[in-house]
Amino acid sequence: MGIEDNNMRNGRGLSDQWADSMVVRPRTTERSITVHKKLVLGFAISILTLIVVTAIAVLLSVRFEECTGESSSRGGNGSNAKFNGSRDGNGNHKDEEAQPWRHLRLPTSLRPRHYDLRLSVYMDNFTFSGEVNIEFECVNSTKFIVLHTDRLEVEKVTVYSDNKKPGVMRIHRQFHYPGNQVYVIALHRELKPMRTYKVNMTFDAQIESELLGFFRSSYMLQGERR
Ligand SMILES: *[C@@H]1O[C@H](CO)[C@@H](O)[C@H](O)[C@H]1NC(C)=O
Ligand SMILES: *[C@@H]1O[C@H](CO)[C@@H](O)[C@H](O)[C@H]1NC(C)=O
Ligand SMILES: *[C@@H]1O[C@H](CO)[C@@H](O)[C@H](O)[C@H]1NC(C)=O
Ligand SMILES: *[C@@H]1O[C@H](CO)[C@@H](O)[C@H](O)[C@H]1NC(C)=O
Ligand SMILES: CC(=O)N[C@H]1CO[C@H](CO)[C@@H](O)[C@@H]1O
Repeated sequence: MGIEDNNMRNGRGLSDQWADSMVVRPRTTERSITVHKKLVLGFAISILTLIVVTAIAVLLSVRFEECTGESSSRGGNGSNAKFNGSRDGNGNHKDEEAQPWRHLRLPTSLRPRHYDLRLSVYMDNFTFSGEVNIEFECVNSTKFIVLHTDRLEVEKVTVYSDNKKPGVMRIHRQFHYPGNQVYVIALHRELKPMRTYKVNMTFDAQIESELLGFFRSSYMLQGERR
């Protein structure tokens, strides 16, 4: 008996089949009870976890709805802002029409058709100068020509009308709006739809050493920096 007991305690006797079928029965029921307890505990924990996760998900979705609701009533959706006179939305919309450079995207009132660009690069002092001629068509009447520029020193700007009365158009004022990296040319008179115009511009700038616009980079070849 002593030997058998030892065998049972060690789990496996000399002949496993015999031990399993004859003697180890009561132990397996004990084990199954402890396993049951573990299962129940596991169940409880997983159900608790499920409840917590669901609660968090519900909370998050409510927050999210609040956010989207707020943003659309604030004029995040352009069409809503246009028709529903919410204070902010209306103000922004008017600003964008009166001051198109405040809009992140270029206005669609002018459509470029052709660019001629000439660049002169000076590697001795890392500067360049350029001249650009842009031919464009007017889609909606506007007084403003808005161009993307960044860290360019604009030298001279001329706007030409290509129409029945060709000639130079008077410029009211011109300025950089660095917030949106644009240069604005405000004309005295409106550009008219269905007509074509040209803008000629000369500029100077540094050849930047960072990865920005027209920039410079170098490499080593046989110990020489190029
Ligand atoms: C703005 O609202 C209109 C109609 O209410 C909808 O068709 C459009 O997809 C919305 N646009 C955005 C950007 O939410
Ligand atoms: C750089 O060099 C060019 C030609 O050598 C010169 O025309 C230009 O004025 C110089 N720029 C500056 C900022 O010194
Ligand atoms: C405008 O600039 C281009 C170079 O980009 C030049 O060839 C052209 O003569 C200029 N146009 C006028 C009308 O000055
Ligand atoms: C701009 O022009 C287009 C086509 O000519 C027209 O459909 C649109 O209504 C105009 N937009 C404004 C704001 O005038
Ligand atoms: C949110 C909001 O102001 N909605 C209004 C939008 O405009 C229509 C008609 O002008 C009103 O009926 C809505 O109440």
